[in-house]
Amino acid sequence: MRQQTKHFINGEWLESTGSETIDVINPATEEVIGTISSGTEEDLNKAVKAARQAFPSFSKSTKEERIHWLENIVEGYEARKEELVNIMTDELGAPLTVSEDVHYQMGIGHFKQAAESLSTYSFEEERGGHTLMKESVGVSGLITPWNFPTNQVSTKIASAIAAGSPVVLKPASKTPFAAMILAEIIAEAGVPKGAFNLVNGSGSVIGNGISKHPDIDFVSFTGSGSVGEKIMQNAAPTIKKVALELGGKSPIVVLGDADVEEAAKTALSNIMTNTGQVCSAGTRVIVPHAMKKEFEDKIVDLLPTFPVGDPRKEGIATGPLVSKDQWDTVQSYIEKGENEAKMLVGGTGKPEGLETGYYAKPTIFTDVSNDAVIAQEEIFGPVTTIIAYEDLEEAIDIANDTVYGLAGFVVGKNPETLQYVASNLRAGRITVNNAETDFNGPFGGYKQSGIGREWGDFGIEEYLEIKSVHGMPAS
Ligand code: TAP
Repeated sequence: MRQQTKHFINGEWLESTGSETIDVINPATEEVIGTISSGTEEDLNKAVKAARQAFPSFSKSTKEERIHWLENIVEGYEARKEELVNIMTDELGAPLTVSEDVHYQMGIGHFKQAAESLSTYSFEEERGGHTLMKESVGVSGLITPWNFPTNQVSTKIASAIAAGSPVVLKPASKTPFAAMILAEIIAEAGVPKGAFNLVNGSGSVIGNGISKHPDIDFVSFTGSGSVGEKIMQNAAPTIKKVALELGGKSPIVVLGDADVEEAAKTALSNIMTNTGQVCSAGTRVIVPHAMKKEFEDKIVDLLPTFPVGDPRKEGIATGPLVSKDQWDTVQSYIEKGENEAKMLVGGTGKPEGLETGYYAKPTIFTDVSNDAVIAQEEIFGPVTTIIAYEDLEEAIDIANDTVYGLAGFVVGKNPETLQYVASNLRAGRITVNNAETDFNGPFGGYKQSGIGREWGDFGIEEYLEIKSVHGMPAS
């Protein structure tokens, strides 16, 4: 049992000023694995004060100092690999291989990328009539979700350090322990005291407090659209800069010349990796009418290649959902889907033999209309929808007929058609034929998927203000 009831404030682990705690549950066993503090406004105020005090010197730190801190974090992160991998399996329910190959790698990728981007980044530029300066945005408040415990936290912290912005982080209370290990790594990396602070607690107290705080200049939030909306409202009275990375209902456009097996694998990995709890997951598979039957048979055939089960067991691809609430939400969408479309496989309830743990049955619906609830709302579970199209223009219309625009996928062969579809999808990140992730590629959404971009140089720019100086004397 982890009893980690302290917050990291001004370079020290401090007891909370309140006595309330939050239990952290292992979703595979339904057992409590630890306790954190439910922080108070007083805790938050202390952290914001520390960040404000750190601002003058941290914002003026040199590029070399920031690269040095980022590289030290990479070293510390590597040294604690086993611990990070294990805790993410316990608090999130990710299979060990997913914790290592996806979560661990994504976390470290952002720190490496930030150091690399910084090495060629220019904070000052002569532009003819003026000098352009890019300066730290001020104190940043970071609010993160549970679905990628290191990735979501690392992309924000790495960019903030690169930009010289002191931060106050509130990790998701369902998965706080990976972030607490990261706090220890950051402290040991020599990052100045007060530049990184972590306050645990509920969204309603600490998250809400961050988005309203008059001494926080910028809020970077990742999570649900409904909380994103509240954050914008809370930030409005102080005209706070806000970046939001919200949900998605991303399309996978399968072209007529696609390899059916490749397309089916793509569709499955989108809902089975991280148990479908991925904001950018492709969950509307848009296939040509002529291919539909073959595609349906293939996806059902390949489903057993993603075994669901105990995340600590070898060979398991997909673990439980993160919580009972998330399980209930997914069940209610599957119930809705049963009335809206044809279910090929899956259904409500738990898979056989997995009665303990928040396991859901991978569920595939076909003959789905794009205006069905299951095709329009983010389910955040191992559920997908197959939608048929007649011609490419219809496929693109269906793909873009959503309030979201976080990601899109295209599978096929003809280069011109792939380019045409990629350039016509209204979304912030398009992946063609399962291309590898580039950590310098901006990540963020069009439409209701959010505001702003994370990752790489665009991610750093979120934490910068722009100043134009006219008549700067030559030095
Ligand atoms: P959210 O409620 O959006 O939680 C995300 C983060 O915001 C957590 O740190 C949460 O704190 C905090 N938060 C909650 N209420 C807040 C408030 N009023 N002000 C400021 N911060 C607040 O997500 P969830 O409940 O964990 O999941 C609900 C649904 O959101 C999911 O089913 C899924 O559809 C979507 N979701 C999307 C994403 C991404 S990456 N787009 C990630 C997770 C979930 P606590 O955790 O301590 O409550």
